[in-house]
Amino acid sequence: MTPGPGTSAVVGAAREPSGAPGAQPGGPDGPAAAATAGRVADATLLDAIADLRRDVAATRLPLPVPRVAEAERLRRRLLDQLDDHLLPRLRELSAPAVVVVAGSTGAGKSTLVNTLLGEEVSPAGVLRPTTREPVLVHHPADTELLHAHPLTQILTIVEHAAVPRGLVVIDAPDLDSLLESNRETAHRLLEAADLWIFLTTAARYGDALPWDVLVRAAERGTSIAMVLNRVPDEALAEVRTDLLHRLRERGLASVPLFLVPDVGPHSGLLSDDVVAPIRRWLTTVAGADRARSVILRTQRGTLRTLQPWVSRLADAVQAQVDARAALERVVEEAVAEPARRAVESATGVVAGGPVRARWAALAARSGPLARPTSRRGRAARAAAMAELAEELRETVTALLRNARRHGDEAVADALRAARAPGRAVLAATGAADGATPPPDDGSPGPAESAAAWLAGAGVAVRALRDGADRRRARAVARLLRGLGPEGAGTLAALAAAGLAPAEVVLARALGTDARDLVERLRADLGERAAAQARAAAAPARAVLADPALADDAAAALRLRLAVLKGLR
Ligand SMILES: Nc1nc2c(ncn2[C@@H]2O[C@H](COP(=O)(O)OP(=O)(O)OP(=O)(O)O)[C@@H](O)[C@H]2O)c(=O)[nH]1
Ligand SMILES: [Mg+2]
Repeated sequence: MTPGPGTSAVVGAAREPSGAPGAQPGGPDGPAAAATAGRVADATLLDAIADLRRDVAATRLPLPVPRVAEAERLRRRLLDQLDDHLLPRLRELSAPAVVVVAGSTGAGKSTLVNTLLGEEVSPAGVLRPTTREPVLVHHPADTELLHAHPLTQILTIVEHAAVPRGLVVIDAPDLDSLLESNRETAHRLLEAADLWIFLTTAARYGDALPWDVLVRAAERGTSIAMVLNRVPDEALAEVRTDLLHRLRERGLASVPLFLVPDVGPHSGLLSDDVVAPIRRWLTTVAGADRARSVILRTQRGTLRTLQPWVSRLADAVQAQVDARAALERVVEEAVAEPARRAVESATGVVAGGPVRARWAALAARSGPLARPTSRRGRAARAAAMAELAEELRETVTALLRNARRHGDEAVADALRAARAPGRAVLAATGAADGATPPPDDGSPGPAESAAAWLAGAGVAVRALRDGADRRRARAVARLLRGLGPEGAGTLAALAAAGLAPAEVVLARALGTDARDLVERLRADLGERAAAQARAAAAPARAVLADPALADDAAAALRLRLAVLKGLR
């Protein structure tokens, strides 16, 4: 704490109008205002570094790209530097200056604090001692800075906008109290003070204890002001001379002295002009704590050395983002070929041997399917179609499962070929051991998709009636009656699956509608097979959707870097 500008004895007789010789500088545009602005800037610096620390701590480099270990070491060193060195230092520097109003009981300490603030924040009273728990008043904007202050444990804390920023004013209990707890607290507060306002009265200023305490504080370099309260008018000149003499004697000549004249019997706040010189002194001295700004300049040197670190860390994050984008392309490209092949096989002959053999048996001259639309034997035909449907469902499920497996294999091969980052993604999907990860993107699996396709065939046949002319609608109705609604769908599905005799039966029953129906069902199955192959990309895609790899992942650090560069 450096002494304020009042380095020569200043007698701020309270009756003097502000700005009179002997009054303190530091009006609204004076050095006090400038220094208060400096304090605000310090708080901004602390905020900026705290933000940087948060973003560096949150930075993750999940992909093992080249030189990632080096970047991770850099990140840890940066974090250590911020945690162990810079942040504690800045917090210390940004901590508010502590102004303690001290003195004997009944001297008017609480009354002075209340008058300085223009509001009763600490009750004053006639009982001695009145103040037993000290009251700390601070500007609302400084709440954050006070957060970790050790004094806050033993005080009542009050926010008040009339306190200059960067200052806390403490109304202390009496120094020479009858109550031991009061004395202890008062002395403890004085230890923590950057600034004292020592309050005494015309009747008590000769007491020994306060003078001892004052001398010790001055030796420690604490800034002090003395307020002599309730001075009777007639004694003013004499008491002032005597006090200045005592101050000089004790090497306290630089301590500003304020005299507050007695206003007679009194309660509540004093008039504002009585304390105006004290308020100005306070603001000036508090704000003029400019030694801090010298240290802060040194800190800013450290800030400059941080910039290349933050920049390199942001580059490392960007390298992660780029690697993620490349891997996404690798995965998408990997499933393209299996998807194409899946379409090819799903739109070719799907219905293999078992389906073919069962059809042959059922459609033989004496079999239930020999005359599909005949009135007789409907129940037997529906049962036969159900058997065929079951057989086809299994065949199609196997086809779709194959498509997915080919996709999985292609993705795994491609990721393995993409060196360490690719292998890490593969491991994270849980597929590295060759097992097929379950579809986890909510899309249907092979069995579900096969069942849906078959059900869709039934729906498609029934839909043929809608909007058809009477002749065609009758043909559809005949087929639905003959095979049952499901059976008719199965017939269409069998035809679409490449079972030629089924296609012949369908064409005979539905005429030209049959070909169109078969083509649509075939295309749908092709799309379902392709979807299975493409779904193989989903697990890797999910791993790569890590927010640490998002397009704008490096933006936060780059923003912090810009703020660092902007700090002067
Ligand atoms: N006449 C006069 N009375 C005052 C003045 N300042 C304070 N008083 C009165 O003196 C009494 C004590 O004032 P406080 O402000 O409670 O004194 P304090 O120093 O806080 O006392 P403790 O809390 O006991 O240490 C109260 O009744 C005040 O109204 C003053 O300048 N002139
Ligand atoms: Mg009090």
